[in-house]
Amino acid sequence: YITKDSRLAYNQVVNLLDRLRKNLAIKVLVVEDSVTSSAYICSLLRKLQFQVLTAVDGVEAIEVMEAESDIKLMIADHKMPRMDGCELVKNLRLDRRFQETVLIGLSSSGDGILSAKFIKSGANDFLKKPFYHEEFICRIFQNLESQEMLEQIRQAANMDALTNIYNRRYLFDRGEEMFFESQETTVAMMDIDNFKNVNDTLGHKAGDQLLQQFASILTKHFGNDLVGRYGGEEFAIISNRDQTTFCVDMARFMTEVRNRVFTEFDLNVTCSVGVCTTHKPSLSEMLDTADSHLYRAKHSGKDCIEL
Ligand code: GH3
Ligand code: MG
Ligand code: MG
Ligand code: MG
Ligand code: MG
Repeated sequence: YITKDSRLAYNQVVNLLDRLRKNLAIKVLVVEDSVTSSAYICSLLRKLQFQVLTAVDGVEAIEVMEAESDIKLMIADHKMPRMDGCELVKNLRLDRRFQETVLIGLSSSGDGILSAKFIKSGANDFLKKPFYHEEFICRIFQNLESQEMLEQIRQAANMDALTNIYNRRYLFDRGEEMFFESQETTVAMMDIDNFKNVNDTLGHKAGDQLLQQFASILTKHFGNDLVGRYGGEEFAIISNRDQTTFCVDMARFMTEVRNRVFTEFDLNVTCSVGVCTTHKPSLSEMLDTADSHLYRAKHSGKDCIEL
């Protein structure tokens, strides 16, 4: 017989174990000039299973953050030589790579306005020294969990659920950025040939599997480009590479699809591709042009690239 209380206690233990298991993979940076305070915070974090790194001021913290690109959480003191905590937080938030890092300010200062200053600089939260273990743990866990939830939501918003590659929304958002960041943009639109036949002869489920295989080969060949599902059985690639190297990869990709996808069904899977490399005023115009080239590829017998 399990009471409601014992079930709650059980759930808490399970959640805690789950949290500790996740922490094993999480890198935390402690930025603190006081040796004793740093040692104390590090020992608490190690008990919580985190991988702990340290820095003694803001300048060193930035160096560590840049060297170790996957630090998820940073706890920073305010008063430190060379660069203080608020300055450090501000500098990190200017950098695209550290937009999502959990940044927690720390200070023993009696200055009550410091917490607000940390938050205004871009920190997620603030802890005043000395703190209770309980508060330390609660704030760190809660901030990490919010961050993880945000990542899941972002993932769901940007990815295509069937093929697990980027969806149309992300393709446009990130594609626009790439378009404006780079001098050279190559855009390809591709469409699987006679895909309706696959659904009609093998069923919708097999059609879905084909799309998954196709997408995974696509990401393998275009790992350094932006690849997404445009819709249905249509995919788009946005690249900063020149037309020649891009088309060499495209030809290799098409060969692999022809030789590998669904060969067990005695099926010849091919796709048609339209490429646009002429610079246009907007990404959307480049996609339109690539699409009209794709139309031409379909009308000149499919399984080919039109430039
Ligand atoms: P074409 O060579 O001219 O491109 O011919 P096609 O048969 O590939 O093109 P058409 O546009 O006539 O058909 C596309 C089909 O793709 C119709 C639609 O049911 C199917 N489709 C779109 N999305 C999905 C999906 O997520 N899963 C499956 N199984 N089929 C899909
Ligand atoms: Mg200090
Ligand atoms: Mg189509
Ligand atoms: Mg098609
Ligand atoms: Mg069609």
